[in-house]
Amino acid sequence: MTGKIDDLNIFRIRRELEINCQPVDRSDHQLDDRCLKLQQFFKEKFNKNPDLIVSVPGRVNLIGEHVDYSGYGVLPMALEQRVLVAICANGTDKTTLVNMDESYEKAEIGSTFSGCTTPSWYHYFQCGVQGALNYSESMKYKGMNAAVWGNIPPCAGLSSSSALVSAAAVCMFLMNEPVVTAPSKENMANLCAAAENLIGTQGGGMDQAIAFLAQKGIAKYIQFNPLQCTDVILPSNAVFVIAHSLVEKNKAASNDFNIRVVECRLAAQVMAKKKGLEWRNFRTLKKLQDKLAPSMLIDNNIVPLCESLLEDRAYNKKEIAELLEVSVEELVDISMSPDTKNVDVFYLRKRACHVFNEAARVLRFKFCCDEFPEEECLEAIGELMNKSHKSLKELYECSHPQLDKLVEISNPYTYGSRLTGAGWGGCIVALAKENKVEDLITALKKDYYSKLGIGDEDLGNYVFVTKPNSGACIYPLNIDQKP
Ligand code: ADP
Ligand code: NG1
Repeated sequence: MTGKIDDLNIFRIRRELEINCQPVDRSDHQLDDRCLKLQQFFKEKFNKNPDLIVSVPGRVNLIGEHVDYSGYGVLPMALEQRVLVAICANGTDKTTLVNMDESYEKAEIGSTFSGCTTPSWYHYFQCGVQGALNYSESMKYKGMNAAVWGNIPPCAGLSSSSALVSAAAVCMFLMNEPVVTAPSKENMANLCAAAENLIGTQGGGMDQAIAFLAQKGIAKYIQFNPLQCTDVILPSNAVFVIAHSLVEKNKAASNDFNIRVVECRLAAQVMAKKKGLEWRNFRTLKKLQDKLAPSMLIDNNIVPLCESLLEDRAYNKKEIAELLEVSVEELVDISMSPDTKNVDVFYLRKRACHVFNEAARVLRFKFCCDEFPEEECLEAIGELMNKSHKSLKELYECSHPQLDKLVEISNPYTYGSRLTGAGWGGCIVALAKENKVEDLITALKKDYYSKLGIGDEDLGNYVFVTKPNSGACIYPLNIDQKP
């Protein structure tokens, strides 16, 4: 395909991607305004109008933290905050990327991407493009002009990176219309999850799944392998407040995240070996637990088993290799990621215990939403959120003193609160008591943000109420505005 994408093709994509491809929602004036500004910016930079805008939301995970890459289900919802990408084919073999935020420099990207050592913003775009190209041999690289705008706080556990990766993948599919039949939402999510691994972090797919499968007003219980998505209707008076610690954590810039992935993998493999199983076949805790007994998670007897098989101390590579009866080199080859091969301290028991308990909390959270009267549900899911935070802090060791402080300040005004996303900084999500939302925000302002010099005018960027929002969509632009 060369030249611009016409409306017919956009509607094909609507059917085949099954993306919620609607014209800009004229009732959402803020979004409308943002799209117009992005169009103007595009025109200034490229001297013509874009053909369309791809829009992908960030997300907040309500419960189920650090369990997706161990194969377990999660329970997120999409945010109002989004990444928007305005595009137009440029007929060349290069993509020119500009960003409305000047701190992200202009970039020219070529046709292949196999990873990077220091991640820059445009590498995330390249991941998405590459993910789309990997989908089928019929996919061809098509250069485009692209302008990006986003308001998902970056490096804050709200999935800004996956929104950018996913938007880029959608752009490349649109460029290949009508030659390639675009995949289903589930396949889009899976290919974007694999694509984002190219940046170096071995995430489990939650962010890309909710980016495509989210629906306004509904949280989602998402299971993996195969990807399945079930509606979760939250209590009608549930108010979720997100508060940013102002500590940013870029996941791809350190190996903290991948160390946890490897610790969980090694825990599964050592437990498998001790149970006489072919340990190489067990790369996730869920696969091991399914093999030992699917009901173990529900009956909660996988945790005592884990405690009996793994010791509560640090393991090193040499002893893990001896336990698994392989050389250290083979162990590195089979179980480690490139950025963890020199790590030599692995906590297996407490990481695995967190995962098993957290996975059970997700099931319980969903059960409470499905079965309990509203007030009872709020109390119960709030308590699960508190337990989740404690476990992330003490067993998974991915909290941060500033996140703990936010949780502590929130406590009197909430049913529960917890860090959300990968942690080590970023945000908390608090389930506020309906009549205490104002008090919660006032307390956060007084005891947290004012101490960091954040005034009233900026507060809304760091602490806000959120409701389940819609997933990825495409906004065809007004034909009248084309040059
Ligand atoms: P998150 O938890 O938000 O997904 P990550 O550490 O995984 O955080 O990724 C954050 C990175 O994503 C940023 O450092 C930046 O490179 C990229 N990013 C996020 N939002 C934008 C944006 N609006 N424009 C350009 N790049 C962005
Ligand atoms: P954030 O914090 O949004 O980057 C990461 C992973 C998720 C999940 C959570 C922890 C990526 C892209 N995302 O999310 O898959 O593992 O941490 O629950 O790696």
